[in-house]
Amino acid sequence: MSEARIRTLAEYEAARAHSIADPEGFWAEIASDFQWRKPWTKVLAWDFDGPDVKWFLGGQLNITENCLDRHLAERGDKTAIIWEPNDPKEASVRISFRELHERVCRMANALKRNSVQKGDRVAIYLPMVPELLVSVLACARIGAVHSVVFCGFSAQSLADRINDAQAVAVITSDGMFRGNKEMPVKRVVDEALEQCSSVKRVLVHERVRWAVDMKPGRDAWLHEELKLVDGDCPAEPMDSEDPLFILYTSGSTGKPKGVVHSCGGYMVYTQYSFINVFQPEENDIFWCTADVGWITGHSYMAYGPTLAGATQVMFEGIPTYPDPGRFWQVIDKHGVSIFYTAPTAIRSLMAAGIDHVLPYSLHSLRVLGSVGEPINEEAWHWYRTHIGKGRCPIVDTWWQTETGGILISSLAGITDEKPSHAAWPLPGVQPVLLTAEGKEIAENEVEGLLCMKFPWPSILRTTWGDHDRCRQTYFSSYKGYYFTGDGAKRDAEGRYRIIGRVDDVINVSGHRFGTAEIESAINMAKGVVESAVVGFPHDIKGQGIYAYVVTEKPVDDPEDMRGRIIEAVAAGIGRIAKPDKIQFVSGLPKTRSGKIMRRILRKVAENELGSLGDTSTLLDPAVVEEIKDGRV
Ligand code: 7RM
Repeated sequence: MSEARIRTLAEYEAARAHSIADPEGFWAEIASDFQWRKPWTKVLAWDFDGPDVKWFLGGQLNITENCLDRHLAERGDKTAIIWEPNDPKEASVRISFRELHERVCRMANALKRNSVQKGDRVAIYLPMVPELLVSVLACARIGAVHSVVFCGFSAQSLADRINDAQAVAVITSDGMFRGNKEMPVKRVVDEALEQCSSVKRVLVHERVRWAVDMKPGRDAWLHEELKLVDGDCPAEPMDSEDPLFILYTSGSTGKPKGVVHSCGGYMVYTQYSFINVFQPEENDIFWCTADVGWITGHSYMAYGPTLAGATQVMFEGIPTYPDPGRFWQVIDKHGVSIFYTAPTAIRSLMAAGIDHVLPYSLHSLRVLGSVGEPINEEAWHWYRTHIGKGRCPIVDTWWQTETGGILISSLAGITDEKPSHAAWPLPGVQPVLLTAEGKEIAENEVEGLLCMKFPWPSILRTTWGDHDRCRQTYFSSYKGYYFTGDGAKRDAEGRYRIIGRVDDVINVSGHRFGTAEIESAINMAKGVVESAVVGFPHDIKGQGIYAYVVTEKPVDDPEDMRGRIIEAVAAGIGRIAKPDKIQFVSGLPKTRSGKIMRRILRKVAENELGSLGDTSTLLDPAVVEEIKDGRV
C-alpha cells in the first residue's frame, strides 16, 4: 500500500501542521505517489471568488493507469472485486486486478467502437453489477466524462440528467434484481430517451434476461459489442484539470446540479483519504455498501480502493433480503474486515432485532465506518457493541458529493473517536465555523456554519454548464469560504459534530433531496394547486418527508389523492423521494410578500406545536390553527 500514510497520532499531528504551514509541499509529496504521464509544474492555483481552483497544473495522467495498470506487476492476481449477487443462492464472482484491467480495456474499446470520444459524456444507468464499475473505469480510460445515474431515479430524472450533460451514449441493463423483485431498467431508459436527442448509442447489459425492445441503429447488446473488440486499450493521457465525471446532486433550489470533479486532484484525494481513514492493510477486504450511483460509491468503490490496490466486495442486493441478517452473512462469507455503511441501514437492522446478528461470528471485522448522515448515539453504540464486538474503531466520515472525498473523520485506530462526532479534519483540510454574519469563531465548545477556508484536491470545480450556479451555491454566502450547507458544533478539544443541513435540503436515508424538487414533483399531480415540503425526524431514515398540499377542491377520497401524489413523485424523481406524510391544507402559511414560512411547517411536522414563534406577520394567521389541528 501507499507510503503517504499516517500511522500514529504524532504523524497525524505532524501532517496536519505541515499541511497548514505548506499546503503545496504537503500535497506535492502525496501526489508523487502516483503515476503521472507528465509531472505538474505548479501544485495549486486558487481563487474562491471565481471559483477557480486548479491542482497539479500542467500534469498529465490517466486515473485508470493508477487504479489498474500500476498494480499488475505486484497484484495482478490479487482479487479486486468480490461480487455478491442479490440472491444468496447465486454464485459470487471474483475478479482479479488483471481481469478487471482486461474488462475495462475491452469496455473502453466497445465505447470507442460506438463513437464515444474523449470529452464526450456517457450516462451510466446500471444496477450494482460488475459492469457498473467496469463502465465507470472504461469511460475514464478513454477520457469520456461519466455521469452515473442511480437506478432508483425515474425516467424523468434520467432524462433531465442526460439532457443537462448532453450525453452521447447510455450504458444500461435489461432489468435488475432487488430483494424478491425484478425491475425494469431498459424500459425506463427507453422512456427517458423519448426526450433526449443527444443520445446516439445505448449499450445493454443482460442481467435478468427479460425481453426488451432494442431500437435498431441505437441499441446494442453489450456482450455482443464486447466480442467485437480486443482487451488492449491504451489509457488516454488527461490533463489534471480535465473533467473526470459529473454527478448530479440536489440543492435547496431548482433542479439537481451536475457536480464536476477533475482527474488529478480527485485521484490524489480519494486514495489519500481511503488509506488514511480506513487504514487498509494488503490483505484486508473492504466493503462499502453504498450504490455506485452516489458519490460514496464513486470515491470509495470505483476509485479509492482500486487506486490503493485493495480487495473489495460489491453487493447487488439489499440489507433485508432474504432476511435482515444478509449483511452479516456476507461479512462472514467473504471475511470482510473493513465495513462502511450508512446510519439508516444500521438503524433498520438494529430494529430488526439482535437475533439476525447472533448467528454470525463477524470475527473478520477490524474497522467500521459510517457515512451519509449524523449517526445517533444509540445506533453508534449498537454498531460498536454488536457488530464490532467492542473491538473495532468506528470512523464517522463527514463529506459531500461536492467535496469528492472524506474531509472530517477519525482515522481508524489512530485518532480518537466519540459517538456522533465525525471528529477530526483530515490533514490538508481546513474547516472553520462561521456565525450567521460570516465571522470565524475561534473558540471551542461552539456551534456555527461549517465552511472550508482552503481548497483540498478533490473540491468540486464547477457545476456542469452553469459555473455561476456553482459560485452562488457554494462560494457567495461567505466570501473567501466554501460553504457546506451544514451546521456543526466543535467540542472542547476541537472535534466536529455535524448537526445537519441549514438549507432546504432533506437527507432521507443518507440521500439528498431539495424541498423545491419534491414540491415541483408533487405539483404535477392532477388536482394539486401548491405544496410545501419539510423534513421531520424519522427513526430509521434520519429524516422523513412531510408534505403539506393545497388542492383545487376539497379532497373527498384522501387515500386516492395521496396515491396520486406519491405516483407523481415516483414519476418526477423516483420512489426514494416519496413523502412519508401528506397533509391536505386549505392554504400555506405565507408572509405578506408571499414567502412560505417553513419554520412553522417544520415545527408542526416535528410536533413542536408550543413553539411556533411569531405568526403575526402572516397573511392569514388562521391557517396555522388549521394546520396544527390537521397534523398527520
Ligand atoms: C457522502 C455524502 C452530503 C450531506 C452533508 C451532510 C450529510 C454526510 C455525514 C453527514 C453527519 C456524517 N454525500 N452527511 N456524512 N452528516 N455526519 N458523517 O453523503 O452529498 O450525498 O450528502 O450528507 O448533511 O452535507 S452527499
